[in-house]
Amino acid sequence: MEFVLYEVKGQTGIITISREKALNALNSAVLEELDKTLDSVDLDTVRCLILTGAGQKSFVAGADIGEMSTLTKAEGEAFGKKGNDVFRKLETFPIPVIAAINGFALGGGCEISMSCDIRICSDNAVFGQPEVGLGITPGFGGTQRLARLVGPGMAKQMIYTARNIKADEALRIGLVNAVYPQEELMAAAEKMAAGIAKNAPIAVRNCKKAINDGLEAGMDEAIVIEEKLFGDCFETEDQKYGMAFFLDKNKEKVKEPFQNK
Ligand code: DAK
Repeated sequence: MEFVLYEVKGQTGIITISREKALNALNSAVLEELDKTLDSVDLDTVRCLILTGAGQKSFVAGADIGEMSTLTKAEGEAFGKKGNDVFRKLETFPIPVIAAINGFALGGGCEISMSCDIRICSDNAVFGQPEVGLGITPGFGGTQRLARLVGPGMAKQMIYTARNIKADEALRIGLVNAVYPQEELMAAAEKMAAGIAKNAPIAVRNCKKAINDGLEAGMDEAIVIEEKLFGDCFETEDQKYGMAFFLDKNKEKVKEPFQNK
């Protein structure tokens, strides 16, 4: 791959968008490589993903403006579909995805981070949806996911004004969960990923599905979604082991890793 690096550390897969000379902007090639990378993740061994950008300056500075500038209506729709399909694949990916936002997260960069389950950022991170200043609307889900994450009032303010916000404000409005010094960001992301990876994998996946699917449903339907995914856990060996371990009175026993079964 030319623009996307993939590395596995323990049970964590690290995806790095690596197009540093354009601040990791998303062109068609990056989107295609991201799609292929996600398809290649070994879900038997990898339990959490981290998505980040190469370098110290930018996570993703948006969709590639150079590529977009000459698109026809049909090509614009095709580009949008390519992006939306990858973003949706990330959002519904069976295992959790942590966005480690190491700098600019503008336009499509902010949007791709919002397709991840959890966002943490470096202290130099900058977020924004600058699209209306370019004569377009956010097109990779920004109008939808930002409003769901930070509420419609703040999302509308950010989108209509196209004003960028810094890491501390992103934290205050709930766009990110935590801010770290740049040099500590990846270690924090890896630590969080390892913390997720040690839990029962099928239960974690079912939690992701329950939260995502439930958010798209009314409460009556959402509760049924939760019940079903809760019930499914009782067919797993990990549930049997996890509960038996808790009930075992032998305090000397060491907990075994969950088996993903
Ligand atoms: N696209 C292409 N190249 C980019 C880029 C981008 N988004 N952002 C930066 N670059 C390139 C710059 O052109 C420059 O290239 P060279 O001139 O060196 O060849 C290089 O990266 C370094 O950038 P700067 O020289 O500008 O660096 P600065 O530190 O001065 O400024 C900056 C950093 C992030 C403030 C600035 O580069 C900037 O404002 N970049 C653009 C940010 C932006 O507006 N992003 C949003 C793009 S719009 C849709 C689907 C998707 C979308 C919309 C609709 N449909 C389906 C409907 C998504 C839209 C967007 O994401």
